[in-house]
Amino acid sequence: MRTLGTWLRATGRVGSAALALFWIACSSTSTNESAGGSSGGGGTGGGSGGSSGSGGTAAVGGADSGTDSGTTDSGTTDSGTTDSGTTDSGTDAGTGGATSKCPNGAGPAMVEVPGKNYCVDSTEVTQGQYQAFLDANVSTLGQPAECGFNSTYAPGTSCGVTPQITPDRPVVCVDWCDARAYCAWAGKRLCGQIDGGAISPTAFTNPALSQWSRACSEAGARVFPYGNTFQLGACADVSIGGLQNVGSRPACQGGYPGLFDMSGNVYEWVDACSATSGEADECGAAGGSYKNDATFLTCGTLAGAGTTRGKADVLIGFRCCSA
Ligand SMILES: [Ca+2]
Repeated sequence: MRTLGTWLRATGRVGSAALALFWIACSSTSTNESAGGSSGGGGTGGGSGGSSGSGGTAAVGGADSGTDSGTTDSGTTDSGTTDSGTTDSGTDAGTGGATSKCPNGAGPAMVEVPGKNYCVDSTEVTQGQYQAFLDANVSTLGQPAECGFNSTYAPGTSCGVTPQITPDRPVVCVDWCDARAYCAWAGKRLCGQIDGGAISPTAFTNPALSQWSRACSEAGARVFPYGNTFQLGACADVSIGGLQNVGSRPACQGGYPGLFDMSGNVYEWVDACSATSGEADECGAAGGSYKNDATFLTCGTLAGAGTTRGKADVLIGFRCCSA
């Protein structure tokens, strides 16, 4: 389980036209388990699921998946959804939950990750929370050089991000630089390496090094945030089929109490990029989406499905970690 991830590449359909590249970072544990959810064998099976299996065909969508946004039923359960995530994270202060170690900034309440000195957002950042960032009119001039291309933090207009109507759904169609900027504004950072900086894509699955993976996998003990056996419908997966309010699925909790939707709903940008050159760098997005089955929903799933730094995708949102 401590082995560094092996990057496997396979082609997969993105949207209606382009073939995209999927990166699946497979630890020894997650490789075996994720294969159970696909037709292939071992880690390679996980990869091939991206091109021909039922799980990965629409893993990270492009143009046509944009029409899927905002079409599902989560809008009627807004209040309950938000409450469950907030309440749980607050009551689990023993092993997680908002504690004095966690920044008390904007965005989701944070959960402390045991054994390491950092915290992770309890949920994906919501549309309403992201709107507060936009309302703050943060300048785009303060971005690192690799984000110099990013002239606005507004979500892509094709995704139907409607914070006035669906404030508790995760924000999507934000590129990597938008996510980075939000986390910085909130007094946090995009999840990267424990103790600071970015995480190498090849080390993403290492729970000793990776903030996101450690939190999702209970420090390497779980393949999925809730356990080692895939449970269809526990999280917002292919059986649910649409964007859900964050924290609205109680069974999708873990790897620590108070953490929700580490698997499914939307992929989450992480600070795991192939380079620091600019817009075309490939950056990882973790945890799968509501388009996926087991193959892409493990804690070891990191998709680089053409997920370039400048890509704004209807299936990709984010959460933040603390420094
Ligand atoms: Ca997610």
